[in-house]
Amino acid sequence: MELKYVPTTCPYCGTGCGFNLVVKDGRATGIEPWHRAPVNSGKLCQKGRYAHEFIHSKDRLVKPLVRKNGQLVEASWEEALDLIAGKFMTFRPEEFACLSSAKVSNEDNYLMQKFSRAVLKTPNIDHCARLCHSSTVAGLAAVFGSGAMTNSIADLEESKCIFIIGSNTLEQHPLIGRRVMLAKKRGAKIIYADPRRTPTAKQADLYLSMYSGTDVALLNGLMHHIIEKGREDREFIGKRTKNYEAMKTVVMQEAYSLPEVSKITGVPEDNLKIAAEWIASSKPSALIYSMGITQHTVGVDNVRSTANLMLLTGNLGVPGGGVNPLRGQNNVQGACDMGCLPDVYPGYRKVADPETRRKMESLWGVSGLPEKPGTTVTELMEELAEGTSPVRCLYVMGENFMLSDPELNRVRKALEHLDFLVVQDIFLSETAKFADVVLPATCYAEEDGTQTSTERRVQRLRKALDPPGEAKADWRIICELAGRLGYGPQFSYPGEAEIFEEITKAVPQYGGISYGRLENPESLQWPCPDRSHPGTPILHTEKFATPDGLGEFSAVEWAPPAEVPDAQYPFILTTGRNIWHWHTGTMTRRSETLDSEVRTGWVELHPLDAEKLGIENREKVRVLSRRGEIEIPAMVTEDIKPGVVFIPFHFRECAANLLTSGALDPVAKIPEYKACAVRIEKIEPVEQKEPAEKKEPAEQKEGKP
Ligand SMILES: Nc1nc2c(c(=O)[nH]1)N[C@H]1C(S)=C(S)[C@@H](COP(=O)(O)OP(=O)(O)OC[C@H]3O[C@@H](n4cnc5c(=O)[nH]c(N)nc54)[C@H](O)[C@@H]3O)O[C@H]1N2
Ligand SMILES: Nc1nc2c(c(=O)[nH]1)N[C@H]1C(S)=C(S)[C@@H](COP(=O)(O)OP(=O)(O)OC[C@H]3O[C@@H](n4cnc5c(=O)[nH]c(N)nc54)[C@H](O)[C@@H]3O)O[C@H]1N2
Ligand code: SF4
Ligand SMILES: [Mo]
Repeated sequence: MELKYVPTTCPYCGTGCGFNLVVKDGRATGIEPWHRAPVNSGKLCQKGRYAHEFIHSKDRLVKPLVRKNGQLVEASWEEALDLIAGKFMTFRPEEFACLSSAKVSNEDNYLMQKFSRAVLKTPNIDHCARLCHSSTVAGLAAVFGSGAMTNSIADLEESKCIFIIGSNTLEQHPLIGRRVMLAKKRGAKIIYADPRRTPTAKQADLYLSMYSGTDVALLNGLMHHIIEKGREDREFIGKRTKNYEAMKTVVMQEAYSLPEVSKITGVPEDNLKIAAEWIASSKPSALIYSMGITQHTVGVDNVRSTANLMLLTGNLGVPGGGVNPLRGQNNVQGACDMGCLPDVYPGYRKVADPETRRKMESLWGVSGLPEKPGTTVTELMEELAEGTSPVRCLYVMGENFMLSDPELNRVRKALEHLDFLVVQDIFLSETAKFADVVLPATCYAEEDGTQTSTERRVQRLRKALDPPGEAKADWRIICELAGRLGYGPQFSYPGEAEIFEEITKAVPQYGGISYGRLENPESLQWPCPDRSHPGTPILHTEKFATPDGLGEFSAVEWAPPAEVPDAQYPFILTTGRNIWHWHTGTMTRRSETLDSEVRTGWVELHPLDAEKLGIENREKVRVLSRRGEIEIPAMVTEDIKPGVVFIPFHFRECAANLLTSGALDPVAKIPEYKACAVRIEKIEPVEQKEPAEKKEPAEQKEGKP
């Protein structure tokens, strides 16, 4: 039988590894290395290795579903799309909100925001970047004029010192972790700051075991020591930055002396001293961060603080240096670039700017684009739950917020205030179960397109398979809806390449990229403004993207999380991920190999805490917060700081987000997934159980709320 090898890009994380999908008789049978792939040179992590396994799952969505008498039943495309179009015509612009998806291509995302703005005339478009790196987009844009990763993945190998804070790189970006290990082999020192002794911590030369939510204190402490010892890079500060004195005044306060910082963070003073000295004396040093930094009510402050440290030590615009936020989803960088954010058009141009609006109206051949920024998804959920949002109709493409948003009991309440919910997915997700209409989409292997990795690398997705049943490409569904709503001409594209053509006109950073140019050398890193431009591996080499070209220090004070432990809820809960699973598990829990490694969730706690509570390893316990409770097996481990507990959020049967808090960063509106207060209780055998009041079970039920 003939085997086909189709080179494409991994659908999981933002590292952007390339691989060959092996196709036999119209079915994906395996993944083979693609040695020329620039990021991973043929190597893959477990998820990439088995990224073919979920594609042919028996429960892929293959026909539209429409709710009739409370039940979702199969319907024809005609019926489903006519129903949606008819309903959409009954709402006003402010009554709509749309969620785009960091799992789908640039072409799909570009059309989703165009549909929201040009057809529904609503500014309410957002996606999971809000839950992820919105603090980065806001924080780094203020400091450097751009929110993207400053350097490249391969470039990390040039580093002499890599400071990783709040990123479990080896598990969550394994092929970036590999570069870190290669740098280490070449003599780089690796410093790691995290409340958990993760697999990444175990590879570090220095581990800073910190309390969740103390990052600004830690970073200010390091800077305090560097300045005190006169180790700052005065030349760089003088030539390329501003606002240094204001930052210095804050970090030189007694509160950020090492003994004080040691008390706040729980990190021994000597370790703080070594870290500061390594960072200051190794040129170049690189900083890597991810969710441990961004997912806080002080997320933007945390991000600015990481930038302060790298500006102070003159590590920007140079190979092997930089501030490197690792973007999470395969195409979250692209979804942001495409303008799937409520305040910016494609290319980060402000919605509120009349000139930009005119340009978009002329490019799209429409009038009356919204004039004000829309609402963020986190505020939307809050306002819906409180009954204060005007939104009545929600169109969701490729997001599963019924498991990934914070405070799930509140999200459920929010859905009660909607009149019409459309969910477009590849599986009947927890969110799709609540929909009025479910639309079956194709997955990464069934359509052409591009996606953009964390290092701003634009790469091809290639069609290898026919869609299952009647599933359709996300962009085709959007075009068909637009056609029914009177926007046929504006949404008529022969194929993905023509959508990309339009993208290059809307997004200046992509101006010089084309499908043709993505064949050889296969990828380009933006900014790539014209057809002869080679792309940009390192940002800010000569000047920053700010109006005056200078990098701006920020004066940042440490503040504790919104909710801190007390007598009733004595533990700090932090949440995150595991190498085998992907977010809400829709793909990895349908992958036999991955699922057989890790079947369900757990709560990590330190042996000292377990002993106090009389809890054994693997014993099922109850974890409670002010917002909900779950039952979950305990994992007693020395690898977590006493007083801190950790739960991965992949598992619906013990959903971490029933516990998490919806408290938001005031600027980025990102939730504080990384710190809230919880209590852990032993589950007594039934006969001895006290008649305590019992709340709703953790498991979510199917059907309308
Ligand atoms: N296998 C797998 N890989 C993934 C994903 C996945 O679901 N599964 N998701 C992808 C996505 S979208 C993203 S955004 C990335 C996320 O990638 P990461 O940010 O690396 O992953 P997390 O597990 O969310 O959190 C990282 C670390 O932050 C630590 N942490 C918790 N609280 C704090 C704190 O207050 N300060 C500091 N300094 N550290 C803290 C946690 O202990 C954890 O080890 O991963 C991507 N890669
Ligand atoms: N407690 C806690 N919660 C968190 C986090 C945390 O650290 N802790 N992290 C947050 C972060 S960083 C993120 S990024 C979010 C992620 O939150 P989500 O984006 O909601 O999570 P996913 O499970 O990735 O959901 C993607 C959905 O897209 C579907 N899908 C996949 N491919 C396609 C396709 O080609 N087309 C369509 N239409 N659908 C497709 C999948 O089946 C799935 O339902 O979670 C956030 N939630
Ligand atoms: S590191 Fe990320 S992109 Fe690479 S194979 Fe693993 S999941 Fe896929
Ligand atoms: Mo993310």
